[in-house]
Amino acid sequence: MLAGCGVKASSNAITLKKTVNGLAATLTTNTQPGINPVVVLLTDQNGKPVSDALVSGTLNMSEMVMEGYPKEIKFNREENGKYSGLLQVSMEGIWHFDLKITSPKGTVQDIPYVITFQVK
Ligand SMILES: [Cu+2]
Repeated sequence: MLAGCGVKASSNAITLKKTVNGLAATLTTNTQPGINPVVVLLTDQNGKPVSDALVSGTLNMSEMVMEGYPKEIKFNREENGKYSGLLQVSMEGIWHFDLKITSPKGTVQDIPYVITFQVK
């Protein structure tokens, strides 16, 4: 079991919260290799949901070159600041997921995550 900063682990699910420039992004996914649903919740400095952003991401393993990676991850906008996508993780190990959040004004915020995927 791995526990880093801001980590809530229950079975194989992980929640990572990062705040950059007042924008908080809470990412939840499973940590088993395979195709994992990923949900990002965006809130502003007042804790209110940010529902009008465009969210995408890039998934990669930095330690090696692998066919099909880096992979662009598309997110669908749900309600109340929630955005959902799928992380296709082909093997165990340390993965880098860079979240890209674009505001309606066109301001781009990148938030990097490091996630360890492991067969349990
Ligand atoms: Cu690899």
